[in-house]
Amino acid sequence: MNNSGVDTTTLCLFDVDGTLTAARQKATPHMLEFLNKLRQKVRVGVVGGSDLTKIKEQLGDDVTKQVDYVFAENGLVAYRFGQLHSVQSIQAYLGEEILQDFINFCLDYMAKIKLPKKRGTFIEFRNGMLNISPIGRSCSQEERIEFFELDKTEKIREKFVAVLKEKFGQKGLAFSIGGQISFDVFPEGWDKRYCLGIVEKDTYKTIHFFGDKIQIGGNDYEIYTDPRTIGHEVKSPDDTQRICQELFFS
Ligand code: M1P
Repeated sequence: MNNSGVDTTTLCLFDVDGTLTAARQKATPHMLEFLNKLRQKVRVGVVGGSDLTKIKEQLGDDVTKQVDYVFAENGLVAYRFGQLHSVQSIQAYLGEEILQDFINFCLDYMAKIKLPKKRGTFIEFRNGMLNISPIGRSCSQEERIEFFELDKTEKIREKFVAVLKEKFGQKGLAFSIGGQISFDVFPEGWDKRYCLGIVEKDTYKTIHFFGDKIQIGGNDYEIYTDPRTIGHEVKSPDDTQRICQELFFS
């Protein structure tokens, strides 16, 4: 416990989409209030697959001040106690040669897929990862849901990832399907467990992780099953609050 009664030996880490918010939507005022209340009990961090811009859209511009850690892009862009801690670079890690081979292959593959709708921004180049979207990230909310539903039966992303694993898996790349219209690509080991290395120096006795995509291939799987965390599967943001209420407020 510190002077203000916060248990500084316990950290709660939350995934964003599906755990704190509906997919790519803003957090409700009730959820923001809940996180604030929880932060008076334990240390709180968020770890999302999305980049910082999207996490800010969802959790607020001041999110880096509202929680103790913000790990964007799985922690490849990390804020600790309100300060920028570190940023990883995928191009520095992979080199231009592999990167371009990979991008060219994806563009070629996507050019051959016929979908009900195609929009723009098929590859989003982030700091520590690439985000690949067959429909294109600039689709509308309605088009997003349409793709998501189609993908459930046609397995467009799963098939794409299987081909990429075959072709680029041995180059040390990993893939995860975390959202509705895209998948993330990053060097092996740069999944959400990456953030655990950053909090290591803060010597927590207990680290809880809350996430919804905890099945193999989902972007919460590795951190959820990591022995350094106590994993909690959640079904929705309401479920997240319910579990935390039982753990920390009863
Ligand atoms: O946080 C989960 C995922 O959210 C977005 O996915 P999509 O736009 O496909 O719903 C992306 O930002 C993705 O990188 C992230 O993993």
